[in-house]
Amino acid sequence: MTSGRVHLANPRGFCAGVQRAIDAVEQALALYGAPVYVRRAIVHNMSVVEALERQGAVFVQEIDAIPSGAIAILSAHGSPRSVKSAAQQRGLRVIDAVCPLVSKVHNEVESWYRQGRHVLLIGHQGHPEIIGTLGQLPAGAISVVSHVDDLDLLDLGRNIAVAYAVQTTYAMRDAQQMIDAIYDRFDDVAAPRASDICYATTNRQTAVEAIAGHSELVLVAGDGMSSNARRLVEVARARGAASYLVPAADAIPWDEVRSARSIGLTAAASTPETVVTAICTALADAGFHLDEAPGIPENVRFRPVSLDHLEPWSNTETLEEKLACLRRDVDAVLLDAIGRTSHGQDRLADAMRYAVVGNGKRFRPMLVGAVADLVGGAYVQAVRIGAAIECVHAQSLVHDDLPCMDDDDMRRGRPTLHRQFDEATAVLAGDALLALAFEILAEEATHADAKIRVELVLALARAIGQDGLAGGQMMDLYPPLNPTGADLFACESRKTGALIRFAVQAGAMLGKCSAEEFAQLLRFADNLGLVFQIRDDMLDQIGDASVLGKAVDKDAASGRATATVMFGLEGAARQASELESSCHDALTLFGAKAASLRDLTRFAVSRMH
Ligand code: GRG
Repeated sequence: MTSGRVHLANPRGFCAGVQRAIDAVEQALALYGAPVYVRRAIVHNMSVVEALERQGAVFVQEIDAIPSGAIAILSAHGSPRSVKSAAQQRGLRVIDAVCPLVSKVHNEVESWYRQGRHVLLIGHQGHPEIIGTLGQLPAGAISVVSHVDDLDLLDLGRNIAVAYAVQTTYAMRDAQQMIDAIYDRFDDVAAPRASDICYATTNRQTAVEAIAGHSELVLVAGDGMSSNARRLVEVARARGAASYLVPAADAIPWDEVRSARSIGLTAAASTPETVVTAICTALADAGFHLDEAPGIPENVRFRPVSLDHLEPWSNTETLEEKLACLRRDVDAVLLDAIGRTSHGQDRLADAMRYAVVGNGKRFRPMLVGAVADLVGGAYVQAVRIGAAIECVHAQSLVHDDLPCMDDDDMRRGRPTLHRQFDEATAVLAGDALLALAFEILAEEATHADAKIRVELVLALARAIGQDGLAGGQMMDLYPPLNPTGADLFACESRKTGALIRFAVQAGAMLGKCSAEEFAQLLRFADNLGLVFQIRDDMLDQIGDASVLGKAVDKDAASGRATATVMFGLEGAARQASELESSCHDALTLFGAKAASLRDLTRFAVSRMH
């Protein structure tokens, strides 16, 4: 046992750019599910890479190893433009996790190039950050210089206009030497407005220098591939301490450590604190006493990497454009889901496709999408939930059309399913569609968080059961003797409203919203559900069968208690208009962001099909 001391450097470990890049991978995994592909190490630390691999990230060397259409994340060090265009050509969905401070250097070199200056890039030849910065400009526009001698080898006259940039993780002292030599070598030198060496490199080098002054030995928790980790070792050595890079606790150089009475410990900007903690525990077990040096406070935070451009709706403006996009994607999910479960039962699969693929207004999936969009949820997840809802919706229409219920011959402009196939097939296709809805919801692609998937399954089960579609349909088929307005609303809010409520609820579950916002969204949904059904009742009187794609003028003759039968056409229209106002009231809280939901409300009230 030793009685030595360990001085922990402060600040150490993750910088804001590293944290942001790791968050981007985790966020992509949460939103889009595994696998997401990462070109090269996202940051230079194997424990970070391995932890992300366990979550489903796949690390590749080059873009051509990524399947087309997949998500490709580019590393925090920055990537050459050629990499981004290769990714685009391959149809990849690119997330660039480049550190904003590296982007700043990219912008600088580009601006100097436009001013006609030759750029001298002070950095380590072959480091990914240097390759990325070189790749911002045409070949020959930048010369990488690592040693003062490199300046003599340049085929540039002293009167050439130059500018310099520095690798963000370069050693401060070495950079200053290079900058001085550049001013000696050239007459016209442009400098960055603020140092290119990032705040984290500066702070960590300053902190390690301070502890190295009173440590015999400095351990730097970090990976061999990390430039900023290696610089910390150099800085400590330059201050007279022995120094070692320690990738993990099991790599502590015990022979040197045991004989030292005073040890410094720091961590590179890409090293997770868990590695530092493990090293500290091992040193404490060996009898070292730990103390933490006071340090420079760091409160740099970068805005998270935006994933908005991956959302297909980000390129659309009108409701029609959004609908066209969603219609295509919902169909793709449905075709895929039905195809993989057919097992030779082609008749059943054909009937399911007949019921659900390629037709219908897709009003409910649009609602999921619009609410998800409002609360920052992912489009792909909304599409899958929308597809699941369409399975339930199609089932309810197929069963509703059966002779034992509404007995209809036409639906969506063509023969109802039991007319096209037969009644048994209609019952079974409905059953299979219902099962498929839950299968789609429960699959990991719908949401990475199993708890949310269970909540979705539960909410849908409740929306369609005794107190939902099935219960509402029973009220419709077996109304009380003298039904009141309340009886009508109880029926319609279940038969039609429950699925619309689920669509809104599910969309809200995909993103973030306050309890008040959630309550207002549900209020909106409840009013919208009633409006949608009242308009359906009105269309039975005022609609055109060829536009509606189904028979009209059925309700009065069947003696059903619909809004028009009970309140007359004008009364029903008045009810619809009041409910429309309530929808808009509920959306007030969201301001302009709820434009799509307002458009959908207008559509529900004025639709002719
Ligand atoms: C789901 C367990 C379970 C049971 C279903 C048969 C039944 C029980 C319920 C029938 C519910 C029903 C048919 C309600 C009417 C809802 C309605 C207004 C349908 C028309 O919806 P649109 O206009 O149709 O969105 P498209 O064709 O555009 O999709």
